[in-house]
Amino acid sequence: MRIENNIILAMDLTDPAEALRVTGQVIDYIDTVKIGYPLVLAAGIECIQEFKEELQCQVIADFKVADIPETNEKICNITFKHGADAIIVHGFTGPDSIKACMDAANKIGGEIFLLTDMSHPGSGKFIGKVSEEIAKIGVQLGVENYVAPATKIESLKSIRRIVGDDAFIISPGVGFQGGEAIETLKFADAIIVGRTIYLSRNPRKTIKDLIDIL
Ligand code: FNU
Repeated sequence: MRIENNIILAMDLTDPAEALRVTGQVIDYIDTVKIGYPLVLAAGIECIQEFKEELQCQVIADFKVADIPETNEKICNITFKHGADAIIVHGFTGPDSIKACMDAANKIGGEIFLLTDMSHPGSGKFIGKVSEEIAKIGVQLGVENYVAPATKIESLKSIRRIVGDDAFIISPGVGFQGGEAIETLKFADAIIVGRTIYLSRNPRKTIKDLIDIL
């Protein structure tokens, strides 16, 4: 996936009109928006298509798909049918569940991002302990895109080492969660930034300043 300026906006505002308005303020600088449960549960899954049509952007659906293969397939099919370009999928469920998502994506021409480790402090308790194994399963299955945390550079680094330089890694946790953009982009292909942009007084200036720094 090609991502303009290596920045993905995480749009987690839950007022649909406000979410579109704020994204519209920064869309000159980016072409990829991550939409997850906060907005989709508030606005309906149709908001994916609305964002794509109104803002001409790519949409990554952050649904952290984590079910049995048959259910994962259904979730992916519906998500892609509603216009998502990619979907984020948990890896801890194991290879069959991941594979079901890959097959659904391949059928429709979408992409999956495999979530290897998470950015919040509590992630060290469970998923952080198996993140390398999740990345290895991804490699075995031929997954090309990964999610790894900006708040845990050592984890991000080891996941990059496992998945290789040709894999595409996107990284959440920059800004509000403490991750640092420049350091993260040494190992990731794009950063995911939410509150730092959409809660700022001037989202357009904030994203422009961030791009200038990068
Ligand atoms: P911001 N996100 C995350 N950590 O933060 N998908 C993860 O490990 C992960 C995510 C999402 O903190 C989070 O749900 F797998 O406001 C939110 O949408 O910059 C975004 O990344 C971070 O938002």
